[in-house]
Amino acid sequence: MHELLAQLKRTALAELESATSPGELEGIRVKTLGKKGALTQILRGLGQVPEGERPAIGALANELKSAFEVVFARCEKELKKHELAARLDREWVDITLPGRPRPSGGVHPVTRAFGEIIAIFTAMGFPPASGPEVESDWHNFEALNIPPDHPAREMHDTFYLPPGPGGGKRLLRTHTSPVQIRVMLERKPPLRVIAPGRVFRCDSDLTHTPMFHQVEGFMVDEGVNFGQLKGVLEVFLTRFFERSLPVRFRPSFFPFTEPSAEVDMGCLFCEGSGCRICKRTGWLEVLGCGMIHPAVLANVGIDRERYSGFAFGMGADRLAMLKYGITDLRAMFDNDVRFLGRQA
Ligand code: 2NL
Repeated sequence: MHELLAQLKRTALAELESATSPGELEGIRVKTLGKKGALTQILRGLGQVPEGERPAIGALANELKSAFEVVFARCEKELKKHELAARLDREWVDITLPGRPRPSGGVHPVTRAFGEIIAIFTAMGFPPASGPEVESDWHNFEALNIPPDHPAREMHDTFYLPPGPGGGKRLLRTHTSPVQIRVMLERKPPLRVIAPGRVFRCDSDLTHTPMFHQVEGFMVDEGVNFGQLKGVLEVFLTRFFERSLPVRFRPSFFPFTEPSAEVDMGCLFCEGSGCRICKRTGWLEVLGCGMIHPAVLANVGIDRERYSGFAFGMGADRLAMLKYGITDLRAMFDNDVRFLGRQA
């Protein structure tokens, strides 16, 4: 048994010396001194040893343990030191390198355009109004002189929703006109507001997204005329694009205005000589407008004999793209933070 203990001591200490990690050291400790370890195995035979020799063997076992612990502690300290040095080497950082700037965001072009459009019209006496995005068929269509069988409904590619609690037909508004209908129902002339907001049409391709942004506006009072409408829109366009621009009004048709017009401005990119953006026409179509149809005034209870009004509508996404020189509509809705960082 003396010999067995001496041999265990030799091999265990040698193993400790050649271990290469703290984990390996721990393995040797368990294997040697653990409950099921080599020392326990040897001492299990103590019953066979004459009683007189037992104290000497006990002393030898204790001596093995303390020698083991001393070597263990030294080796562990050494290995941990090496491990730390290796880690510091691996995770070394050059703190003299310049920092990487975090991607910087900014205000989305549509939000900027909204803000500028609202500021310009507010200064001209047209403050913003808002209303629900989920609308009734009446507010979105019927009040605007668009009956159920009207072909203009097809132009609007409407998203219809399940009926509401009252059973009425519900839809996502296809324009912000219903906001203005609500203003006309709730207030009395003279009236002047704009209605900026999201609108929805079931249409998606290179130049259309199912959600886009619109700003409509209107004015109702005694003696409102088309000349005033032209003046307001010309001033708006020069202020928004921050330069004087040629503007022209072309006859058009909307069910809710009569007469109706589409508004073109001289192309910002070629100044009229013809380019890809204006499809070689020298003009960009930017607005629709007209005198509010008397049937619309009657629908909201405004005396059509006493009052008249004008109204207009524009796509804010398109205006933002023209102003900030964005050529790809999809970039507007990709949510790439780098898009918000670009300064236009
Ligand atoms: C366009 C054309 C337009 C209107 C919108 C309107 C609203 C009421 C009554 C009458 Cl409550 N008209 N809005 C009028 C003419 C044109 O928008 O091109 N929008 C993007």
